[in-house]
Amino acid sequence: MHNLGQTRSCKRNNFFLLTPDTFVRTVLPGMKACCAIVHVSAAAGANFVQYTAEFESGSELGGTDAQRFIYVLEGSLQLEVDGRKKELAANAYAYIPEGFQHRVIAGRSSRAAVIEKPYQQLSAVSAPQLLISTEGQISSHALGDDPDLQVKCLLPDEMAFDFAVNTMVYQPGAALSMVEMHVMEHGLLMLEGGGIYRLDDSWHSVTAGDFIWMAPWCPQWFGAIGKTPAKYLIYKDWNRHPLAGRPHESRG
Ligand code: UGY
Ligand code: MN
Repeated sequence: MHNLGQTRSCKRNNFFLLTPDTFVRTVLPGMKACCAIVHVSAAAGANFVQYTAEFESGSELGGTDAQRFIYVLEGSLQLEVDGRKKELAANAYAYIPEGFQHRVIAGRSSRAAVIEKPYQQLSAVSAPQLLISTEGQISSHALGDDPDLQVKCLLPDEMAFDFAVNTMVYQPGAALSMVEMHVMEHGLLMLEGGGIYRLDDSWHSVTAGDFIWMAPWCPQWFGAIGKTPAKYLIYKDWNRHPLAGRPHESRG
C-alpha cells in the first residue's frame, strides 16, 4: 500500500534515520539465497558498513576482507570455522577477525545485524581473536548513576578492538542524561520499544526496526516512551587515536 510519499525516514549531512518502509534489499557478492539491507557504508561517509542480512533456509552469507561482527536477530545461524560448526541462536553474536576464513550458513529463515570494518592495527597490540558469545552471558551496568538505563558491552574492554558494540536498555521514561556530541560515529538498530531521538537539531519518533547512523559529533539524545522498555544495538569506533587511519596531507 502506498503512503502518499510520507515516511519517517530522513537523511541529513550529520545523520540519517531509516525506517523499514524505505528498506531496499540487495545481494552482496558471495551471498546465496540471502539478501542485505545496507544501512550505511562509505557511500554516506561512514568508516564502517552495517547491514541486516536476511537468510532463507539453506542460505549463506558471502565473505569479507574486513573484520566482521554478527548479531543474530531472529532464527539461528551456523558459523563454520576450521571445519567445525557453531550454532548462533537469537541474541548470540560472533566477532570474526580480519582475514579469518569462515562461512555463515542458515538452516532456517533468519535475520542478523552485520557490521564490517577494516581493522586498524595498533603496534605492540595483537589483533583480537575469534569470539563467540551470547548477550545473556554479558552482565549489564548502569550508564552514569541511572539504574533504569542498562548497558551491555558485547566486546571485551581491550585496546585490541577498534570498535565497540553495545546493547542499551531504557526503562519507560528513562533518557540519556545529556546531549552527547563526540568524535565516534554510531550505527544504531532499534531492537525493542521506542521513543524520541534527538539527532542534530531535530527530534524523531523511533521504534523497533529503525536504523540510525550518526556522524562524528552529531548531537544525540534519546528518551524512551511507551509502557515497555526500549532497547537498541549500537556500534561505535573505539580505542583509536583520532589521527589513526587519516591520510597524511601533503604540505608544500
Ligand atoms: O556509547 C554511546 O556513545 C551512547 N551513549 N550513545 C547513544 O546512545 N546515542
Ligand atoms: Mn553516543
